[in-house]
Amino acid sequence: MNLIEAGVAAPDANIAIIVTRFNKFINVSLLDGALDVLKRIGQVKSENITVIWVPGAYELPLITRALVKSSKYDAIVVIGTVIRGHTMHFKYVASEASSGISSIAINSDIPVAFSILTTKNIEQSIERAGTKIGNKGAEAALTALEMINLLKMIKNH
Ligand code: INI
Repeated sequence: MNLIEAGVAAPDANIAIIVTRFNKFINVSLLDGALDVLKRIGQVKSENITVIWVPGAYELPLITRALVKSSKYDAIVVIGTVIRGHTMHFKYVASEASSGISSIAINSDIPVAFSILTTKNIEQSIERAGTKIGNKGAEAALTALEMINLLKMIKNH
């Protein structure tokens, strides 16, 4: 039996994190969780982590695609928060962001880890940004690390 199962240390990896300014007060906690995992668990060097701020979740697919095309990174972590409002606007933003990013992700040779919260209210977002229900930014960073190593193992198998 051949078993392919990757670890999460990637000391030579170059990683980009895209993060939105919309709902920044939540996103800084997601970013903090992602950076903590990359540095402390992944052993990724600080100089090999690039953080890119964008206006809102709607802008994430375009920048994700630009970073994939640049061929400079081994993985991309995408961070944002869409909170339900009183109009339908949030729904379009959330669905365009997630479908745009997933279509880039499947056509990409590098992992694109998804940490866009889509919640009913601010409380649910706070719960997922380092409190009751963990930190979705940290989880996405961990996934990115594992996926980098998994792709490498598959290539060398
Ligand atoms: N952007 C977000 O990141 N989260 C939201 O909850 C949100 N809502 O609900 O409006 C949001 N809107 C802005 C959008 O992402 C674009 O930046 C804007 O439409 C300009 O293209």
